[in-house]
Amino acid sequence: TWRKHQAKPFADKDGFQRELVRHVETTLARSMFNCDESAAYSACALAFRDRLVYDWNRTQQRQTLADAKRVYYLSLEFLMGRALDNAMLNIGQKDIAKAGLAELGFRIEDVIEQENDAALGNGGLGRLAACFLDSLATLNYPAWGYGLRYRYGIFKQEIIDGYQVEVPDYWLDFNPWEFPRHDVTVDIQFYGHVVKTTDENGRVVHRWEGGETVKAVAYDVPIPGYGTSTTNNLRLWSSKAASGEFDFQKFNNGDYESSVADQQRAETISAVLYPNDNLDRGKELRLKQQYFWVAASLYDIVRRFKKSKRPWKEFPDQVAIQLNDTHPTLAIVELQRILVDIEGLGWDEAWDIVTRTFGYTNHTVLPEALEKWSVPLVQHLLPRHLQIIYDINLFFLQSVERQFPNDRDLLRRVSIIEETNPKMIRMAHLAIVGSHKVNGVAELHSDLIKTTIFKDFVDIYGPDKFTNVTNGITPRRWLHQANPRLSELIASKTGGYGFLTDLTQLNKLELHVNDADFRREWAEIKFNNKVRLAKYIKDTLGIAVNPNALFDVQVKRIHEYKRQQMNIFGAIHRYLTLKEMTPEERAKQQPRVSIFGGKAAPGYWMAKQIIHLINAVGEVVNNDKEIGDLLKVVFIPDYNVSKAEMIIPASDISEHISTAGTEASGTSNMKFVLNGGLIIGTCDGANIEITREIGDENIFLFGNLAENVEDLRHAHTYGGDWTLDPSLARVFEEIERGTFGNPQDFAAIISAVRDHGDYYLVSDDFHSYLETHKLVDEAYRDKEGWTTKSILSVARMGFFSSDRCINEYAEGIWNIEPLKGEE
Ligand code: 26W
Repeated sequence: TWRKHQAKPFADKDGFQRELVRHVETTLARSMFNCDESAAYSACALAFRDRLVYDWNRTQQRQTLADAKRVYYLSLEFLMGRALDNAMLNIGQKDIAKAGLAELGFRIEDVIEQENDAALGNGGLGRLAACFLDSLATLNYPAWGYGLRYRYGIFKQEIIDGYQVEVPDYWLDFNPWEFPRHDVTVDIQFYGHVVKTTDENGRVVHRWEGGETVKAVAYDVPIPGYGTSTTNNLRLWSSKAASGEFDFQKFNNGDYESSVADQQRAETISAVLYPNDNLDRGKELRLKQQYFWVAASLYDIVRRFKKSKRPWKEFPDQVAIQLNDTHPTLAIVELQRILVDIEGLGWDEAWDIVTRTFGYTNHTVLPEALEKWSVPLVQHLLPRHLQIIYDINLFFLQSVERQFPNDRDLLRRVSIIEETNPKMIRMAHLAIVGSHKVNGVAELHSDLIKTTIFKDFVDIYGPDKFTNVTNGITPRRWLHQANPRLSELIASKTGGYGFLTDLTQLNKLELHVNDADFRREWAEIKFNNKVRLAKYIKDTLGIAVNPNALFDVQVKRIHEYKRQQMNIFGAIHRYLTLKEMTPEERAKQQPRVSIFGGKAAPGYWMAKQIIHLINAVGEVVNNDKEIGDLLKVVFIPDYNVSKAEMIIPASDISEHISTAGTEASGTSNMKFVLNGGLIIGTCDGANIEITREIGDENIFLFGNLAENVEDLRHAHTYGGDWTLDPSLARVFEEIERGTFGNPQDFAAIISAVRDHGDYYLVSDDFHSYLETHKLVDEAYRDKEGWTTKSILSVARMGFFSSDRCINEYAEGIWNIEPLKGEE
């Protein structure tokens, strides 16, 4: 009988309004007379949340009953962005909400913008995890995400006097998308010591005793699929003092301060996301975060498995665990500990289960990003885990020794323990040894890890353990949500919205490439998106940019390897060139807006200098009357997922210009092209596969190849025929002349290139970078030719859907099948 009371989709706009008003008046206890945009957002979110919860419960029930194999995606970062727009579109009732809100006097866009971004990530890796959750649900795979519920996400960036200033991101004051599960908790142990004894059968057993305990509390977030009732779960752990509140013993003894301090120390574990992207700093609190999250998640997974009463050897038939980079690698050790120390399995039997369960994805080859933890630190925090790591290493090295006798140097190179002082645990080596598959995230990257950092492991395990899964993006958020008019136009030409769940259907657009009306609409949509961005820039920064100018965008974390410094040097070069021209010559030039955005890690001094240089150049160029609309340089503060949804659809060309071999994949490159923007880029990461798919006539590639990087670096360091590029030398002179303010401020950026080996090869690539930008200007002047490139590129982007990517993981690594409900 209760079924008749279950929530149904809104019948119509009135049905939606009824629910919205009910939430305003009851849940929020407000009157409709003082319902502002913020209250409208809250009530609208709650109304849609009600629809999700119903599907969510049914999905979990279905998955439990079917007892199907699940994948658990372990990621320290989930860069989700906003949830409301996504929920409305995935449920397919945004139009109803729009009409309902309009009648109540609200613009749906303004309501959507009330929501804080869930910014629990740094950049590419975190956003990839979010796209994967969307695809897993859309494709009906039984899947959970596991992460940390940070009280503070990635900091907000303000620009003051041209410099980055970090502001805390307290995002949780109203978050209708999470459900606290105060009944789902796990006690997590730290520190203490190991007691070795024998059991009644004379078997050696290890007991981990003493130390301190912190409580993990589950917070669940529903993840709706697009056009399906499947709604998966993202479980985020929050830390709390184990006693629940502060220690009453201490409290009663009058030791108030220390009882409160214990509580705060516990809560510190999930307090803040580490803001480093591609840099390992080996901080103890970070290791605590990793173990806390991994131990809680594994306890949860094992508890679920044990309910099925299956024998342990079937664990890998029920459970696949994917490690998003090495951050959750301790999960390998923790599962071995559970099986051996707690469940009493033999080492070999346990290890076989462990290795069949895990897969490891590598996201970077930068040496400074490869995680290492010091042995003394792990010894102190996780004494039993250290013993297990040593045993894993011992058995691994013994087998290598049998396979390759008398190769001491090989053993040294592949060992999980690096014999430095202090000794260090190489987490990537542990992840490889404990997994059955290791994958890179684009073809070039997967080849590079096989021939460089993991070469020895390919010799040991054979090539089949190492594979490629090229990254992808969800077309729901990155096309349908971010660019609704383009999505609608595509639907009108391809026979509906089928392309959103089968992106290869975009190829039908090729048939219409010569259709004049279609081409006009295509160009008009891009122009309108540029107008919207221009308005945002004017409103927030006071800079007037001409939407007819070529919008040239580079938005991503600031890092020397991504070479924003080369981009701004290029802009300076353009400025100097324009200044030298006669007014007549100038009038013939293609106007440009150089748009930058991105955060620097708070401790990354050079990245912060680069942000300052960009702003200093903008200050001069944007106020130069002689230059006018011919060049503007804009730095958009606080780049995040929501800003990306506005900026990406407004780009004519975007820059993906990393030193060849350094950017594992890149994913924004895919987002830009999917929105009809062209790319200027190096032969790096997924740029190479994008080129293969869309054709090399539709992309502007330049620069040295990965295979030459080593030799070029060598020439910088040991002399050889290297000279500073003359155009770059001229740019440096101008900076040093003081044109952009105190040259001292920029001395380090210059000397990194000129005096300290130019590790990222800015000078080597600068000439071809400038030449290629000339080609971009020329191509853009041919408006029709440009539109053709834009349409054909979008038509050929089907491969880069995260749906394709997730299907590859499901088949090649996880061995899981979709499980659909009756819709
Ligand atoms: C230990 C500190 C740390 C933190 C984050 C090291 C490394 C990371 C990430 C792995 C960095 C990252 O986000 N990598 C990016 O992953 C994307 C998704 O696969 C790729 O598209 C990007 O090329 C890669 O830089």
